Amino acid sequence: MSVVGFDVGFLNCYVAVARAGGIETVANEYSDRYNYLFCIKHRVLSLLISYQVVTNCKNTVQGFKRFHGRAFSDPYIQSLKSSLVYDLAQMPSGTTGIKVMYMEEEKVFSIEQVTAMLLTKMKETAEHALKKPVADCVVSVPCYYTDAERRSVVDAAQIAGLNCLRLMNETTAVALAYGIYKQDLPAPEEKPRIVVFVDIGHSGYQTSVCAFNKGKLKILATACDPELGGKDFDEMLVRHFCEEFGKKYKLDVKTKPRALVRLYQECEKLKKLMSANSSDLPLNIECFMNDIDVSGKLNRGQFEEMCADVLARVEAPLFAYKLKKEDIYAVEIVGGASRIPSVKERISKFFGKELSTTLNADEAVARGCALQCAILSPAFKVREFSITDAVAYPISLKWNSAAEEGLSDCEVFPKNHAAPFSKVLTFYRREPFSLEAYYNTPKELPYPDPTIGQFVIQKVVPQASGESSKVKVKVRVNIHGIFSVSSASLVEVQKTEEGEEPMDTEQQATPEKEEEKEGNMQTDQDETKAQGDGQKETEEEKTPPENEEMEESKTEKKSDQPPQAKKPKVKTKVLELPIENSPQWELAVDMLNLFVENEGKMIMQDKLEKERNDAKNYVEEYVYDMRDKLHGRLEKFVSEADRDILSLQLEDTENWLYEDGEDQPKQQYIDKLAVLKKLGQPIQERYMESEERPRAFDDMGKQI
Ligand code: ATP
Ligand code: K
Ligand code: MG
Repeated sequence: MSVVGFDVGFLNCYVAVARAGGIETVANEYSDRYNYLFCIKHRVLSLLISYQVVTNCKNTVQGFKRFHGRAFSDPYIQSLKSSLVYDLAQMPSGTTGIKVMYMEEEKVFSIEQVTAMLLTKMKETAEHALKKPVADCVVSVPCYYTDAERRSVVDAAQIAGLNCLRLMNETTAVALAYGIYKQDLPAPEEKPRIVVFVDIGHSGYQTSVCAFNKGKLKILATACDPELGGKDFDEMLVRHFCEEFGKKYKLDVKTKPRALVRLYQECEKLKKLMSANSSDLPLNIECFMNDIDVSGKLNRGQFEEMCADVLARVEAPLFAYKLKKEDIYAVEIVGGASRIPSVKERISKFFGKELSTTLNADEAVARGCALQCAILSPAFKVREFSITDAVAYPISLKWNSAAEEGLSDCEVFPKNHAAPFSKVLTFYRREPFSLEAYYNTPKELPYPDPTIGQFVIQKVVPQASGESSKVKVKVRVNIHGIFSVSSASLVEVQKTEEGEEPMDTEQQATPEKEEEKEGNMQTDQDETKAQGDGQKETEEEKTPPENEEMEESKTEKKSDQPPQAKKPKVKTKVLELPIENSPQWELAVDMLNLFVENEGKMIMQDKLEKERNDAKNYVEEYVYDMRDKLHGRLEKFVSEADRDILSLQLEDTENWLYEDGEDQPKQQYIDKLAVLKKLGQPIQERYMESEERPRAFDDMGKQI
C-alpha cells in the first residue's frame, strides 16, 4: 500500500508521499523541482536544463495538460498548434496525439500515453523515496476539468500502472492540506468557517469557497478562468520584446522556434525577478539570432501596464460569489503566479482582506493529494476527515419521451451540487431507451462539446399485463468527478394470492405513482456519508442499488394511510438491466490495453537505455579517474612505457566518446572499459598491495 499524491501541473509537477513522520514532498533525481518539460527521444525522461530544451525542442513536450479529452479538430487544439514547438497529430479515434521521434522512429503518442509517461516518471520518483513499489495514489486535476478530460487522466494513470483512488480537484486538495491540521475548527453543529482558496498556476486560475467544521470540509462553490495563469504574463513580455528586438535589431523572432523558446525562458525569469524587485531589470540573451546579442530592460510599473488586460481578468470569476467580507475567515492563496504582487493586490482588494499564505504555494496541491490518499488507504492511520466536493458545471439528461412525443430533459446535477453523489430516476417504459447526458451551460464550458455521453438502458420489457414497466436508473457523479449511469433496474410486478404475505417483501404497488412525471428524481442518496473512508465507498458501489431500501421508506410513509388491507397483495421482483455506456471520447478498451502493454515495453526500454547510459558513464569516469591518478598516486607503480600506452588509450577513448562512441550499444562500452582495465588493473593492484602491506603489519602489531 502506497500513499502518494501527484500534482500534475501544466509546468511544474510535484510528488508527495506519506512516511512515518507525515507528508513530505520528494525531489526527483535531477533537481529539487519538477518541470513538465521532458524529452521523449530515448524516453529517459529527464528534467532538462534550458539548453537541452532549446536544442531538442521538437522532442521536448510540455504544456499538454489541456489536450486531454479533446478532439484533434477542437478549436482550442487547432489554435495552439502553430505556437507549439512539437507537432500534434490526430489519433485514429479523433482525439489528440503528439508526434515525436522515439528510438529514431517517428511516433504518434496519444495524450493519455504522454501523460502516462510523465506519471511513470513521477511514480519512479515516489518509489525511489519510499523504497517500495507504488500503485495507489491520488492525482490532481483542475476543478474546471470536464468529464472527458477527467476520464482521459484516469486512463493515463492506468497506463502508467497506477491505481488512482481519486482524481482530486486542485483547490480541494489545497483545502484539505489547509484544514486537516487545524485544531480549532467549529463543531459540526456550529456555523462553518468559510475560507476562499485561490490557486493561480501557469495555465489556469481556480478559486473555491470552502466550509470547514471539525472533521470535514465542503466545497460550496467554485469559480475559475481556465485560461488565466503565469503563461499570460510571459506572453505579454514575449510580445513586448519581440516588438522591441524587431525595431532595435531588425529581427523577426517569431520565425525562429529556438530563439522564441529562449525568449520565453528569459521572460519567465524576468517576470519572477520582478515579483521581488520594482526597479529596472535587464534582459540579455547572447547569440540570440543571426549571431546577434540582444538586450533590453523593464520595470514592474511598465510590466503591470502592459499586463493590464490580463490583470483585469483576475477579478472576473470572483463576481460569481455572493460573499460578504465578514463571512470570510481567510483567503488562502497558492500557485506560482500568486507571487505576482499585482495579482495578490487585486484579489486582496476584491475580498477586502489581507491574503493568507500559510501553505507552501508550490507543494500544497501534492500534499493535499497525499493526505487524501492516506485517508482513503486502510493501511494508514490519519485523522477522520470527510471531503465533499462540488460539481463544476450543471449536468442534464435528455431522452425521447414515451408519453409526450419528443424530447424531455431534466437537470440532474446543478452547478455546485455536492459530489460524489448518486440519484435515482424513474421511467415507465416498454422497450430499451437511451439517455443523453450533457452540460447544459455550454457557454460556461472551457470546452466546445457539451456532450457527456450516451447511455442505453437495455433489455427493458413490458409487464406481463402489457403495461409499461417501472425502470429505475441510478445516475452518479463519482469520486473522480465523472458522471455515469451506474445502474438500472426493472420492477416486475407479480400478483400473489390475496391475503398471502409476500415472501420477499419488496413493497406495495402504488398505482398513483404511474402518474408520476417521467425522469422524476425520487430519492437522493447521499454518498457523502461514505466519504473519508474509501473502503466504504468502494463497497457501496459493489452492492446492488439501494432502490429497495429507498422504496421501503416510501412504503412506510404510505402505511400511515389506513385502508391498506383493501389493496391486493402484490409481490415485485427487481431485475438488473444492462447499460451500454458510451461516454464522449472514451478510450476503447482494446486501445487502453494496447497502451498499457506499450508503456510496459517502453519502461523496459527505459531500463535498457539507463543501463546503456550507465555503461557509457563508467567508461567516461574511468578515463578521467585514471588520467588523474596516472600522474598522481599511481605514478610510482607504472613504468614510463606502460604509462604512455595507457595514456594514449585513455585519450583515444575520450575522443571516441565524443564522436563515434556517443551513441553505441551497451556492450561497446563494456568492451571499451575492459580494454582499459586490462592495462590499468595491474597498476592499481600494485598500488593497493603497497597500501595494504604496512596496514597488515599494524594489525599484527595490535594482535600481539
Ligand atoms: P497549472 O496549475 O496551471 O497546471 P502549474 O501548477 O504548473 O500550472 P505553478 O507551478 O503553480 O503552475 O506556477 C507556475 C507559474 O508561476 C509560472 O508561470 C511561473 O513563472 C510563475 N511563478 C513562479 N514563481 C514566480 C514568481 N516569484 N513571480 C512570478 N511568477 C512566478
Ligand atoms: K504545480
Ligand atoms: Mg497547479
